[in-house]
Amino acid sequence: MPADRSAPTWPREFIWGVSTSSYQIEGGATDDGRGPSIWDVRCRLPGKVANGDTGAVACDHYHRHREDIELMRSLGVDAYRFSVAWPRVLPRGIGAPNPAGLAFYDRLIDDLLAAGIEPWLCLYHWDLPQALQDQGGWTSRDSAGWFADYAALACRRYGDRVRRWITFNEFSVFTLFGYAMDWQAPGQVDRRAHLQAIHHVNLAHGAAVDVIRSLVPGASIGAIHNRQRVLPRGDDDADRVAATTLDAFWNRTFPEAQLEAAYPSPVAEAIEPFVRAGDMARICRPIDWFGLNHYGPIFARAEPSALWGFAWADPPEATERTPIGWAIHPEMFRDELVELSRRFRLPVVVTENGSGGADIPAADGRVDDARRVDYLQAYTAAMHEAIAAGADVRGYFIWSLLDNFEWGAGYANRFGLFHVDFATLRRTPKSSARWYRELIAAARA
Ligand code: GCO
Repeated sequence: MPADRSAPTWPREFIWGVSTSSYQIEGGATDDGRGPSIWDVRCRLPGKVANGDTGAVACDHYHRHREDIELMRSLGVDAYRFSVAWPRVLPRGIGAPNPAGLAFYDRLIDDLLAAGIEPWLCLYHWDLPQALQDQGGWTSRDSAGWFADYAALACRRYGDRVRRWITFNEFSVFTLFGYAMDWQAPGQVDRRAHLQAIHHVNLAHGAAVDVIRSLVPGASIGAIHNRQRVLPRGDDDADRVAATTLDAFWNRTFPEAQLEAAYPSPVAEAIEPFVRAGDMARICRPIDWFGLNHYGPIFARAEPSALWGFAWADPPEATERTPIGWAIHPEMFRDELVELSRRFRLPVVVTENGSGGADIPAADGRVDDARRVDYLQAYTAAMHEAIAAGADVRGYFIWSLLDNFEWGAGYANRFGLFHVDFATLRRTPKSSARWYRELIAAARA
């Protein structure tokens, strides 16, 4: 029977959700005893974040989480992926917990459950406590133990209500951008620091998986990897080598260490001095599903002066792009889902997909983000094709519920289904929010 493309049928148990992260939406950066994170510090450094923006207030979700749960409810989502701000619950990263910070996530989790929305809790979305950065951060081998202790605190506190646990969000992005490119915190560009951070983050992941497994009976544990095809910008060998190197750091280093107990070349050779006997077994711990963040292909060019000999490149002129210039390629998303599902033999959950734009409201206040709707339509159709081709995809989370603090781009790049007026903090549904609500309703019908 030919598939009806306008109203595809989805697996009955398929999970529809939205994603956010703590530093990007919470604000309340100094409220109720929260400690500073490496992002609070980076935002104060001149020139690191567009427009001098900071996450001090962000969407003020810390004080408005109930309103935001209502927005989720209006979409009809099954699930919400959020992250816990480590410095909110442990202001110094280790040592004494902060009761008020812990209580915030109690309220959030309880209110989500009361609304019929399943909490998917991510332990790390890049806001490392600054107090730990002052002790070396991820370059210190002690970081694996710090993270395991933090994971244990969260499990003991929330494990009675949260079944879905995620160790880290996008391992390769924050290590590459934070230690090889100065695009993100801590902006410590150094080969040795980058390699140490990679290996210690992997050890922290493995340790946290064991902690969650032992403290939360029945936990469903995942890790979130960004993966997208890396293409050489030019048609020469130098750019092809650059693309292969970026691909190793971007797509392979973390999943292969965690699921196959091996680093890919050329990372393997470089990281060797930091790997001790038994480490790969500590890193490669059984998990339950693969979290995939995917937007579109990325491009590399040779750059001999760069730390690893590659630099980021813009997509070629002819490439179809989102309003913020990211390449659009739904077929590559479909292929990624199919390949991933075969390669690691784990169920896949798409934990981020979405499109950035300026999203300027019209005179009547409406935000018609037609290009985001086109993007999401094309990408969900591609996901449907992947499932039809045998990919084991269990869920899909749009990035993001709200416009938010988009790291180095500040508040200029918007990804939300809901527009946020950062002067008044008013939320307004965009056309894409209506589109998603209809898609979810049709998928359930
Ligand atoms: C990411 C991020 C988000 C970004 C989003 C858009 O995981 O890269 O998790 O924090 O905001 O990807 O750039």
